[in-house]
Amino acid sequence: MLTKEKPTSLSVEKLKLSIVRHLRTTLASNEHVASQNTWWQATCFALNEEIFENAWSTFKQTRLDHCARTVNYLSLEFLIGRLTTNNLINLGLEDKVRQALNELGQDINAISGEERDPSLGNGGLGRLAACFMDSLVTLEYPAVGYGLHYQYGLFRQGIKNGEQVEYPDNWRDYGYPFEVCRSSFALDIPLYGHVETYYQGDTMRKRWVPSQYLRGVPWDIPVVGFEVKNVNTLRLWECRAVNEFDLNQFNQGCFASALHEKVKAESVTQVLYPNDESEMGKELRLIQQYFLCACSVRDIINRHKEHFASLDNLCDTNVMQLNDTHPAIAIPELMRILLDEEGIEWDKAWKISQRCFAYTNHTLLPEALETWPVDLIAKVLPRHIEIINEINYLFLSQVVEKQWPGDQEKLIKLSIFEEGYPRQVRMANLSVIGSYKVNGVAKLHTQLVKSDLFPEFDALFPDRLVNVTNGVTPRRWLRQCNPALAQLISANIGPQWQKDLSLLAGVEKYATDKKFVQQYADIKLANKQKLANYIKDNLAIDVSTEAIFDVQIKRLHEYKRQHLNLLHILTLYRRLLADPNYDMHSRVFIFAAKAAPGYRLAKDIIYAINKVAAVINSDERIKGKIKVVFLPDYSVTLAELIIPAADVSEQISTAGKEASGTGNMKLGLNGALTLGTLDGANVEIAEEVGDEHAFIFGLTVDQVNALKASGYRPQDYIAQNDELKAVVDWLCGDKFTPEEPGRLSSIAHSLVQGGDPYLVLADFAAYVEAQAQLDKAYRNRTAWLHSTILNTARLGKFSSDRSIEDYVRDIWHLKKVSVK
Ligand code: Z15
Repeated sequence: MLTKEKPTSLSVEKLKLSIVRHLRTTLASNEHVASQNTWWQATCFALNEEIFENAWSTFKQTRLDHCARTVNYLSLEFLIGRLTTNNLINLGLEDKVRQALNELGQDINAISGEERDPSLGNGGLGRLAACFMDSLVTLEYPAVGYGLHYQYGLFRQGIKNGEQVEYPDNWRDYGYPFEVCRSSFALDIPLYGHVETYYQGDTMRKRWVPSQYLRGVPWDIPVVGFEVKNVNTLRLWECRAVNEFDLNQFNQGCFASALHEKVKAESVTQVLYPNDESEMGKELRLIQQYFLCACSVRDIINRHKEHFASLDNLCDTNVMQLNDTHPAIAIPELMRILLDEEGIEWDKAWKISQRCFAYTNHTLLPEALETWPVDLIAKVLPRHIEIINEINYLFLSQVVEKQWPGDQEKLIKLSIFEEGYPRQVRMANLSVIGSYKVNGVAKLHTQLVKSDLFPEFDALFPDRLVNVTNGVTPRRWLRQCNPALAQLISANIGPQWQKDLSLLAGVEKYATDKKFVQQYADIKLANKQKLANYIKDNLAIDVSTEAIFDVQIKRLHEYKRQHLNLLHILTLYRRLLADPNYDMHSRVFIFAAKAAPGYRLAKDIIYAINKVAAVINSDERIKGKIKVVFLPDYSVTLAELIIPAADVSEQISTAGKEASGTGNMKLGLNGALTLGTLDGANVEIAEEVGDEHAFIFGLTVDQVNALKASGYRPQDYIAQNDELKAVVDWLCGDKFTPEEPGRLSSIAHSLVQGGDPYLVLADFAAYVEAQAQLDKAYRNRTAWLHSTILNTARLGKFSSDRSIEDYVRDIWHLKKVSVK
């Protein structure tokens, strides 16, 4: 019912033969001795036989279609998650492979469980890139994802005595069966050195004389389309030394330093920087960014030049989408190639370059807006700083000065350079100036980009800033993570929703159908039971599926306000202690979050959640009314377990701070009701489901601005609210940390003396009230189930397929290339 059989020659018999053949000839094992991991690898290799054929067909068909325009998605992060089940579903082979493995005495679930998460991203931005790759290929658009082949992905998180500890994530340890090293496409990338001026006839030309090279080796991961033959490529660059070994030094007995260059080069793609939304300005990070851009731009140009002699028409065959400013150095890199290597004059080169780039802004947070010291760029990329200078000079003199003659303030604000000590390059300004389109990621966010972040750019280039609201792939985030619900939906409205999520609207009429409602409720219950078992097995905490599963899963950041959630938990706990008969439905508060290793307060909040959890979970006086669960090591795989089990989706960022959010969409689709502020895509979610089927609370963006302008004083809120005062005081004492009095006071300190930059205290009362409403609403089981089903039925807009069609129509202008 769920899967349309695709024309594939693979039968159960053929799959069995292929798997066993790989066990024997690829993996040097056999069906009698193979470990589960070996079985998994053999299964992947069997799938690859189909996948790689289709990848070639897709590539060839794109060339045959007159080099149909390809989008190149440049991103420092691709948080793809496990691929085994995803590929099985998209190939339409899930049932056949289950049966094949079954007949070989193996269990498909256990075998897919052997895969390590490729965690090549931090959070929303990296996961969005992965959803977009899934949608692009499923919609049959030519696309290449370009990223880095990190040896270590995002750190694995452990919790020791309540505290986060970080462990390395060696995700590919002994190899990863879905990737293939394409050594024939390796490239050498220049670095450091100086710039020379020379004359060619009468014309003065520049050339970069680098003092070092790095080798970029591509690893390709196929991206399999759902129920189409198309397979696109995710190309991840690994950095290696050009000369791995200094023979001179070796012969002189300096064995260790003979390897120095190799070690240094390999450090470039050794590890993903674990900071989400905070910039760190390290030289190695700049080199990572340049390395990705230089390899990718060169690769794109090489592809183009197989069919065209010049780069004049590069924008007809390619568009490069910058996923945030992280790959913005691609702009001066393409300019360098056009000017210095192709010998194209500036104006023409700029026209070509500008038509090739588009930029997605993902944040307004000042600490996430990248700047690089001019001196650092000048040292690492001496030619690029010259080009950036020239771009800036021409922009200020020809564009800004024309529009606002003599307006010094405008020049200061719009310059790519931020004057100061040290002088800095503003990557966002470079990106806006160097791109033909710039987009925000939700309606509200785009409005704020226009009104607050780039108002002058919007005035200068009125058609440049556009909105594309984010989305999530329904294949992974409904079909794969919640197969029972997917099955139920398909049984009632047919399976087409998987490729056109707006069809979920057809579920609406079942929201009052007794049988359907009961089935929907049974599925939610089963999903909750599965999560409850996981919690019991991993944390030895008993939770009841009778309770409301209240979920906040996302990176730990002050603006996301996990501590607001915590203050509410403390409030309920106090009420229960004061009155054992306090009337509330039992609740399990579930958190999962990683904190950037250097973000002290974020780590303190994790510690606080764990300490509060330990006290509350073991307090028999409250009879299990509240349970607090912090699930360690949040990942795509863990999200796939938690999301289908959620009743409540906590989306409680300070209004104006969360650009979009995408967990909000995944949770809503799976039937959790949103408890959220009017921020990011929450606004559009509430618009779609209707205010009666969500719990919206708190200050709006305008109210936040007004409050800040009038001089926000957090102490006033404490003075006016005894409950708030009491729970903040709790954090200052030893209630939850008897061995370490005051250990949680940094949180209280940030809220009071620290000025409460994210208005936690200002929103506290409204949040507690919304929580009370929610508690009441849950107890009307019929009404709650009704709302839950309407959430599934009304969130079809938030498919990444829709986002991609928006990009194609408004920015990329791609044509589909169908593979027959
Ligand atoms: C990141 O995950 C996001 C923005 C950033 O600037 C960085 Cl560096 C990382 C997130 C936004 O916080 C989130 O609201 C949005 O949904 C996501 O990007 C995808 O657009």
